[in-house]
Amino acid sequence: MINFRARLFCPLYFPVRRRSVAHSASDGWQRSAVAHAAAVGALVAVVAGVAGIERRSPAMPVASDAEAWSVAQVGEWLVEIQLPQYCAAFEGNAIDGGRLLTRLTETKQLVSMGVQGHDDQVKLLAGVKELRIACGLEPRWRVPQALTDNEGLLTPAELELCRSLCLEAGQVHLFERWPAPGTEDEGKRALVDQLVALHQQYPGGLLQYHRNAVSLLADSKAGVNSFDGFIPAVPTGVNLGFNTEGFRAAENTGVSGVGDVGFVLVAGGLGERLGYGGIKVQLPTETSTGRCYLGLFCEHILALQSRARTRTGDDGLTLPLAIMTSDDTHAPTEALLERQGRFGMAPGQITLMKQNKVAALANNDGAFPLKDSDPYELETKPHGHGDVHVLLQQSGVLQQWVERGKKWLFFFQDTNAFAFRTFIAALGVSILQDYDFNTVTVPRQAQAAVGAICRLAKEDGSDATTLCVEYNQLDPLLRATVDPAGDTPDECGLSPYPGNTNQLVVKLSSYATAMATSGGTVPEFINPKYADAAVKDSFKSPTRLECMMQDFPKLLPPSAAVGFTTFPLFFYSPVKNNATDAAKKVAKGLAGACPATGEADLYSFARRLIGMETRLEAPSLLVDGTAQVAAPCVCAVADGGAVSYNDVPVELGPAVVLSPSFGVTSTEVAGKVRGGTISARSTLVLDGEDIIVEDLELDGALVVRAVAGACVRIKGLKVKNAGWEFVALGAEDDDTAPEELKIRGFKVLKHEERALEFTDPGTYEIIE
Ligand code: UGB
Repeated sequence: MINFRARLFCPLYFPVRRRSVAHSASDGWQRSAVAHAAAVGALVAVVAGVAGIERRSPAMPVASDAEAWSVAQVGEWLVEIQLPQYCAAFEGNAIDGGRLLTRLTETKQLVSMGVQGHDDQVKLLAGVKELRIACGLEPRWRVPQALTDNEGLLTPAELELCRSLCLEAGQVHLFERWPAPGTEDEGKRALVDQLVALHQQYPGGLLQYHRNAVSLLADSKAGVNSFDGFIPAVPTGVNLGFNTEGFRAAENTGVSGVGDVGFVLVAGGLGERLGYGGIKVQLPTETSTGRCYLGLFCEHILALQSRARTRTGDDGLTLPLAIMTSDDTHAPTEALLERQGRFGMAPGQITLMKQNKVAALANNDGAFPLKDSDPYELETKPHGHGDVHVLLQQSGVLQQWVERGKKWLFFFQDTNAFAFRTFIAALGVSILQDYDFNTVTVPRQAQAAVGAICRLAKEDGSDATTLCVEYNQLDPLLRATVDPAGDTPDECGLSPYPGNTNQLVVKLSSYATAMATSGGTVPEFINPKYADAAVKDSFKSPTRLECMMQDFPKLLPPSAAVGFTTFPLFFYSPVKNNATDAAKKVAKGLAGACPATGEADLYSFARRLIGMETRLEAPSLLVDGTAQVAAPCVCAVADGGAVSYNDVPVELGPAVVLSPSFGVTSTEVAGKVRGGTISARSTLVLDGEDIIVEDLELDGALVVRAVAGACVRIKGLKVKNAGWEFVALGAEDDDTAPEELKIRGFKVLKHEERALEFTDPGTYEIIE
């Protein structure tokens, strides 16, 4: 297990534990306090030694020894805080450490020493205060009177926690506005209960959480490279092109292993970038059928299960799904499953595991913000998708799956509708390559909010490992090592490092062994969204310490086989951003990753699967050496062209929707739609395991649904009707359109369709 600079304390000039003073105990956490703190902070940053000081001569005095400093050392300190002009005066007055910390704590004392300038006085006083704190002569913060007045409401242990949160972590603002006992006591109690719960849930308690946070925030602000000492290189992995022999071989191998898989969906995230009020898994993947993400995932698992049962002859074979939720998503996810009859999954087939939340962090000092809506409730956030490992262990799911003889785990995220379109081939590669840990990757655009898979090793080549370097860590790492330009595109216009989709195929035996030794705790990191990326002194919204599931290789032995499987970019279209941010990204040539692009990409992928996107690559679909579909539908999308919704340009038509049961592999789908033409305005929905469509001429909407056991053959069908139309939302929709549509900017008007429903098993032929 290799230790990266995840949660370390770096001894700066004044080798004390790093704490900032910007957050003065007496001012509480309001706007005015923030402005004042910022001014002092700037000065103190100079005084407390900015990151660069580390590179000074090792002879420089240590803050915690300041009491013992000589006059000369005080002089060195003055130089360091850029007040050399007072060295002579200090020397003349024989100001050593002892005198500095006891006699120069007030303005008038400085004036008598000739320090007339206000800024210099403030800088010196703040500097002396920092040294007194470093020497333990005074607490950084104080306990507010309001807490002391209300101590009768708390148990001794609770009081101790609240006091230490003030004195050691500067959370004075949580208590200082408390009214006298007897008023709002219920609220005070609720806040203390919440603090105690958070304290108990985090290893080392809330003070450790604050210490870790302040240290990582300082690193992030300073752009510290969290992979210090490691050199990144482009890793080697398996590259699968669509429609290639390699792809089909991987899929065929994967199919053989499907029965041994346990599926793990992480769905505890709030989706702040998306700005959607509901849970992301209930979002429709597309508006033609309205199938939501969780429904899609469950249908894929059931389709895989039915194939595995057929292949193994074991009708009891069940593919389990564990879903990680959080306080924000747990109840709505439960309700969605209830409402939808678990999307056909058997009772007990799905396990929900709820992750704990951690305190949000409002600024670089690690202040815990209170909710705007409630002064007695802390803002909290899920601790990152990395919690899934600890939860699989603590919930007993891991042990259960080991006992049921499962061999593989597949981890995936909540809004990538393509997760199961790469899964089988990736599993095949894991089996063929005997990977312990295999990440599904796609070509990565530089600066995209997608982690990068890197081969990291020490200068001498030791400690080599393949890891995901997260998108906010890559630039500092590259700048500090191999490329001063940082995260920039290569001659092909892409990042040289494969992009992490966070779909992970993991060998269960290796996973269980590593879990037994590590408990599954992956190192933490922090990813603040800065209001101003240049100065990094305030956040767009509060952040939190988090951990990432893709960091699991850090818990594996160096001998573990860690690899990745790269798919073409069209195998990946997450939905993460609101339309405004998406439009900006598209304007910069980056993927929009918003609901509209997610829907358009799903239709485009389905067209590709049935051999319709030939205009792009023009390879005809070869299955077992014979051309399946020879560019029959070029005319289909000739003039589809992009339309902008919420300023995001997308190409929606023709809208082709394939249910998971229609085909779980590209090989299975290939050849199910042969010949024919489909106009750009058309919609084709194919929902059922055994449907073959030949020479279809479609100009409008056609929906074919067939239950299991219904074998449907459609030949020479000519369908022309008003169809379904995608229409931009207008002012008239402002009050009526649901959020699911508003965030994509269009709705579908179902004017007319031809629907063929086969609700009983049997053989059906429709020949026109
Ligand atoms: N999630 C949780 O379940 N709990 C949490 O506390 C947080 C998240 P985000 P992120 O898809 O391209 C990841 O926020 O973390 C779930 C990879 O790290 O959507 O910024 C949440 O519900 C990155 O390398 O993404 O970035 C969702 O299902 C890249 O792969 C999932 O975790 C990026 O995703 C991801 O959460 C991506």
